[in-house]
Parts: sequence; C-alpha cells; structure tokens
Amino acid sequence: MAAKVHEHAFGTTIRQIAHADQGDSMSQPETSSESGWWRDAVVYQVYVRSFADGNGDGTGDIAGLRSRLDYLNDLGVDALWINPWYESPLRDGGYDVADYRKIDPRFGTVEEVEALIAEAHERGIRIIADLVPNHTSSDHVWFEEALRSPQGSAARERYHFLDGDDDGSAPPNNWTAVFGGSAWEQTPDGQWYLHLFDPSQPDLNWENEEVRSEFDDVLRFWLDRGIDGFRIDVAHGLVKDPEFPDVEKAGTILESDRSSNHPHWDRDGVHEINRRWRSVLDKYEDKMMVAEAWVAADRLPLYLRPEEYHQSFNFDLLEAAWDADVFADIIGRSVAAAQAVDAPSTWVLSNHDVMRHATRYGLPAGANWRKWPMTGVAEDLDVELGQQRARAAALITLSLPGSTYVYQGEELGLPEVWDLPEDVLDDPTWERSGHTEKGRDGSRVPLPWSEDGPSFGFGNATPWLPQPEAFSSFAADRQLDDESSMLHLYRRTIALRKELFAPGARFELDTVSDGVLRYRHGSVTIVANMGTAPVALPGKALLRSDNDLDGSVLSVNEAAWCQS
Ligand code: TEU
Repeated sequence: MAAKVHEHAFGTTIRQIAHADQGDSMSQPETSSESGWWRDAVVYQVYVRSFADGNGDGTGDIAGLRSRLDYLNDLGVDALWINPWYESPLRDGGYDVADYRKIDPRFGTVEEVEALIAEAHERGIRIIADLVPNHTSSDHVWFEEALRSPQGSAARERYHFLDGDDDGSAPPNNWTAVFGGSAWEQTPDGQWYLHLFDPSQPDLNWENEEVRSEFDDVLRFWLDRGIDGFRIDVAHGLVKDPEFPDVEKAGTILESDRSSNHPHWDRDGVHEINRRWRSVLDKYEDKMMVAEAWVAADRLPLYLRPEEYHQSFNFDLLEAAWDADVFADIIGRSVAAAQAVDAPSTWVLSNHDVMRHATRYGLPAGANWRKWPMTGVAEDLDVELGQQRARAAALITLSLPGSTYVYQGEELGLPEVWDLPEDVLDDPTWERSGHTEKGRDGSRVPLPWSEDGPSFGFGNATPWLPQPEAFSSFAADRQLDDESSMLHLYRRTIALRKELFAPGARFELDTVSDGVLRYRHGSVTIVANMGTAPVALPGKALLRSDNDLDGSVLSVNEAAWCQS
C-alpha cells in the first residue's frame, strides 16, 4: 500500500483568506500556544426533549438528564451541548424562544440547571448551552409589543418590519424560509415581517443596539450561573442586506445557500457581532463558543479568527458520501483550514437536523438522504451496512485532531425513524413545505434506555414521538450487557482516544489507495477500508470496529487503530 504523505496546497491560501477581512482592530493569531478544554473535547449533544423524561409527561427534561449523568460519564464525554431549554411554545422544538432567561416548565427550572451544572462539573463534564439569536418566538414580549406598536416605532425596529410590494399586497422581496414558503408574513396592519424559519420565529434586527446589548446580557446571565460555553444557532444568518434585494435563486428547504455575497447568509457584518460576544466571554475564564455556520469551506476560517469563535461545526463529513477520497479531501482541507487560524477542527456526523448516519450509510449509493424516503424505496435500505459503517465512522471521527461531536443515540447506533406516521409529525417543515418534506423528527425520537417497558425506559408516559419496536434492540441496558455492542465500542474508543492522542500530536494524512483511508495521529495509524476488497492491517491492532483484535486483515467497511 502506498503511504505517501498527502500534499496540502491549501494552507497558504486559507491563511490569506482568513486574514483578509480582519479590519483594523484585529490582531494576528498567536502561535499555537493556545490551550482550552474544547480543543480536543468529545462533546455529546443532548436533544433534551428526547433524552430522558424525569417528570413523566412524555417530554425529556433536566431531571431526566441529571439521572443519566453517570451514563454520560461512563461514556467518557467531556462536555454536553444541550439544545434549547428556554421558555418556548415549542413550535420549532425550542428554537423559538419566548424568554431567554427562563427554562420552559416542561424541561425544568433555572435552579435545576444550576444543579445540573454542579453535578456535571463534579464529574468533569462541561455544559454548553444553545443560544438562538437570529430570531425570537412570536410569543416573546418584544414581538408582542412590536405587533401592538405603530409602524416605524422603536418596538418594530427590533425586528424587520417592511412595507410590501405591489401597493403592499405582496411580500417585500422573494426570500424564502428554510422550512418552506415565503420568508415574509403580513401583519393585520399591512406591514410584513421577516422570518427566515417559521412565521412563529421573527428575525431580530441585529443593526439595533438594544438587540445587541440584550444578548450581551443574556450571555452574562448564563455565564454567571456557570455555563461553560454556547452553541450559537444560525451564526451565519444574523445580518441582512439593508436594501433587502431579491435573492438570485430561491433557497432549498432545510438547506443553507452557501454562495458568496448572499443577501442574508454569511454577510461580513456578522463578524463584528462575533467579536462582541467573544469580548463578553473573555471576561470569564475558560468559556467557549461554537458557531453553527453553514458557510462555504473557504469562509469558515473567518469565524475562527482569534477574536471570534473558538470553534465552528464542520458539516463537510456529515454531508460526505462514504468514499475514501472524499473523506481524505475533507479531512485534509479541514485540518489545514483550522490550523491556519489556530483553531481546533471539529467533526460531526449527525445532529437533530439531519438523517442519522447509521441510516444514511445504509442507503443505496447516490441516494439523496435529504429527500429520502420521499423519493426513495424503503426496501433499498441496508440496515446492517449502515451499522457497520457507523462503527467504522466512530473510529474515524474520534481519532482525528480537534473535537468531535456525538449526537445522542449515535453511541447506540440508533437508526433514523424514517417512517413516522404523518399525524405525529411535529417539525414545522412538514406543514410549511405543503407536505412535501417530512422534516427532521425521525432523528429526534426519544431514546431507548431499557429493552422492555412502555417507552423503553424513556419515562413513565407516552413519549412525545412514538418509538418503533426496533428500538428495543438498541436499548442502552441491552448494549451494556454486550461487549461487542456499539455502546461498548464508543466507550472503548473514547477512552483510548484520551490515552493515545495528546493535544497537538503530529497528524499526517496518507494518499488514498485501494479505497483505504489512512492517517497517522501521534503513534497510531488509523485505517478505514472504504474500498471493495479486504486489505492487510499496517500493524498490531489496538482497536477495531469489528472487535477482532487478533485478525490481521481489515474487511471492507471496517476501521482499525494500529500501532505504527
Ligand atoms: O438550524 C439552522 C439551519 O440553517 C438548519 O435549518 C439547516 O439549514 C438545516 O437544518 C440543514 O439540514 C438551526 C437549528 O439547528 C434548527 O434545529 C432550527 O430549526 C433552526 O436553527 C432555527 O432556529
């Protein structure tokens, strides 16, 4: 097998881009002396609604999460990112916040958050909250006040209220919402307000100083309670072109347009806001913020400059086909891009917005997972293949430099529940798309904790989304009894990662040959066979996705960590 070190032409280019837009106030990055707990953390994403139900109302909550902290500790994760838990009508699962300083009663109280933080910290686990600054809920007092207030009033200035076209009867422009339909909704007095997501999520006007200072204050409110970091929702969407020009092409439902100079995505003005938040965080010790920014790869480093985000999700692997060349290309580019701005790279395979990867990897080659099964045939799904690749993928993402995000349930190998009946669908996408897109509920089904019982141990009531029978075989208790399970594989992998990869250890990506992805990290060689024929292992196996530590051959769709 050829083992030539992959050449990166990107480093310089990315470095130049990264510093092109710094403005006068920006300093150059320090040398790679930065430290920080987030730089190599394994961050576990808790979709709190579906994690564990402690109060028996069918919805997951903080009490349920607290009761499972030992499970997370045993898994070995360093931090939890918790999806929005604030007071909310839950029209978009909590990404529609009615009060940023209150916890929704279905999830708990601020006191329970404080208890959670203390109990997590006792175990060395940090807590990252989800902040939603692009929009509020239409139930937020600000929006209610705006609707009651006259056109041009200060209350309306906090949002984007515009007059319509064609004597006011048509929306101000052709922008479309991420969940489908127009991004404008008309109010009874004739004006239109902007909502890049659901009409119940009016976009805030980030040119407004009151909006800016309110969020400084919200950050401080949670930092003062011990929150360790923030995942910033739609970090690339806050600033809009003040002229509100038409977009050249309509947006695709549930996808962000990554073209440059877009009227409402990834505008240069967002960086000033990033720097403002960073200066709030920097008044505290050891706090971090991670951007959810669906932007072009060459724009991402801009968010990671020293005075901006500590890290940003990197969705490229999540969107990649199972192909060694594609993976190698993404890994090489991502590592180089992150290094150029001295930020850690991040790795994500699943989250609450996309099809779970154990299912994605079992789809026929070339299938469009965003549209499946609307356009697919269920029989085409190869469940076993998906599981096998998901195991190998864990060995890949947990051995790359930087931090790795694990979405709740992926450590159980949970599949996407793609066949939820239409009458239970909760994602606003289903209605807004005119029933052409089922939406994201299939990745949000409550977790199975025990093999038996009415909700597989999730709680004492009917869960807010139904769990399929098949969830029984994925239950955490069952997997704990089986050393060969996905759960044990994740536990072993995370434990070994901590032992083997020192921060800043040497990383080298090899050229792909025979469909085998291969790289060295520290003293370990990692190989993933994404080709079509078995290959010889490069050394003694320390960890294998098929658990066969004695074998010397790596089968197709398997991965291994070997002593170099
Ligand atoms: O998602 C932002 C976003 O842009 C996504 O809609 C993305 O384009 C799509 O899901 C990719 O498949 C965030 C949250 O993660 C999501 O759950 C919220 O619905 C959304 O913001 C609105 O707050």
